[in-house]
Amino acid sequence: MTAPRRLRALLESPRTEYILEAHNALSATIAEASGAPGLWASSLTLSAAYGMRDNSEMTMTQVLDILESMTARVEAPILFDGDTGYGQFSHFQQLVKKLCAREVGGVCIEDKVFPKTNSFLQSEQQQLAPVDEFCGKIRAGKDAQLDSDFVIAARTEALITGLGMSEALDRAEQYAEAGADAILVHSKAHTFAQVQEFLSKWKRNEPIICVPTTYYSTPTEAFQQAGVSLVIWANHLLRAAVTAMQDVAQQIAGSGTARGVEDQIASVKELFRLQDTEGLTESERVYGQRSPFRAILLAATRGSGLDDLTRDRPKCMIPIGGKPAIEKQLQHLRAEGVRDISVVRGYKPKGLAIDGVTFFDNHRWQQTGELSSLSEARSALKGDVVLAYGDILYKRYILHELMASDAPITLVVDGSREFLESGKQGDRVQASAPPPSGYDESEYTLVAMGHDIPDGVATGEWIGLARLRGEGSTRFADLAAELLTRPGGEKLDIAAVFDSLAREHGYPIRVIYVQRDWVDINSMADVARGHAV
Ligand code: SPV
Ligand code: MG
Repeated sequence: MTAPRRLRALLESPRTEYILEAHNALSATIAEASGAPGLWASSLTLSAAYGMRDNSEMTMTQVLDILESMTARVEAPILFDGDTGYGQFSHFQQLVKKLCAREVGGVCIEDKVFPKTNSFLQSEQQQLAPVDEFCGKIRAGKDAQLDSDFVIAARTEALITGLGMSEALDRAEQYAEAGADAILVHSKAHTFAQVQEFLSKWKRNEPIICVPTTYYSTPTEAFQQAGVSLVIWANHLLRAAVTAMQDVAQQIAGSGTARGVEDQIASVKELFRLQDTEGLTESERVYGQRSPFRAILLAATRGSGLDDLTRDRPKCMIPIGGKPAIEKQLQHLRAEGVRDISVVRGYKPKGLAIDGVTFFDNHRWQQTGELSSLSEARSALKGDVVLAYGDILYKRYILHELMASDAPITLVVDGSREFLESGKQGDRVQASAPPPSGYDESEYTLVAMGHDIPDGVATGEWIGLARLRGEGSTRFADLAAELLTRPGGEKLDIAAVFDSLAREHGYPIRVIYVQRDWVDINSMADVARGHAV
């Protein structure tokens, strides 16, 4: 729903609704979070917060800038206190267009003359605009609005300046006749009686708005009974802030330290929350500089069954479609913003001729396992890191889905039953549930992992692609280092770390299922299938 529509809904509600003052994006965010269904952008508090007087001193551009920053942060509709409309009818038309463009819900203009003075200052001496002129302004505004729901409220200051009830009613009636969507009747009386009398004599349907700054103790039921549509709490957040700021400033000045005020003030973390710092972290993942993304590719072993093709080069350099197999994975990684790529070599290190990566070497590749190879690249095993075998080929979307995961550790698992049929000794996975048969957004977690998971229990096979993030990579790196020191640790596979994290430590590891669309190169048949991937 648009902001003008939402504001209109508040005015049309059978209950008395309220809107709360906000003078910048921060106070708007706070007001909205409190549950306020709408906001009042008050000329008094906007100007006070800006270090100016409420005497039409702020320019249209200045207030529009502030309003823009507010609508950018909140959904709650804003009723803007437009004073006298920033000039004559034509200036008001400009204002209305600009407010519509900034998704402000509506504007309220008052029947004073420029430069206006706040209603509570020398109110008796204030001059009201001629009725005809003000009605012309209302009509001009209605003709200019770009959104048919945009609200133009007309405010009469007849009661404020002491012109009396019949003048107030007469003016209100003519403003409504000119097209005003609502009437704001302002009063500086200390009880609700004056506005109540106005309401008892108001026979039209246009909703009535009041600003009980001076008659603040009026119970809500009284507003409801009298038929007030909208109550404006017009300055309360800025007044609250002023008291809190003065208090803390005085305490610091008096004691020379901030020690005593710490418990009274919002934490720095709270400021970050109000600024939506978390939203930035999320956007950075999608749009931001991705240099912190790393990848470690394990390419140390020769493998078996491909003797001819690997005579002079490691498996990942076998040409697929005219290019070394590993190039395809490098392309995918770079397309996902992974710039810092490490490759652990072992067999035929010189045969691994690729550019733009950092090499690490496991000279004992024949006697040791994957964990030993990985430990050579431990300096790269931190932050946000993709862990993969160098000899796998997969379709690009698989990596894209992995990069979209926000879990600390995520594994890509093939949920097809192919690994059972082929009888190959892959890294079998038991996840919290088998893969879905159709489209499903359920999340799956790792239960156990290893070559020995029985056919009936395994739900898939790890394709040799994982992502570790933040705390996930720290936990993984720490456990990998520890497992390596155990007897036989040198020969362990990566899968042993995931298995131990899930089974022994109960650490949540997310499983993303795919169906085929990948290959690890172990045979001539795999090389042939690699062309298709
Ligand atoms: C404002 O909040 O700026 C108003 C209401 O216009 S009052 O201050 O009471 O005039
Ligand atoms: Mg005002």
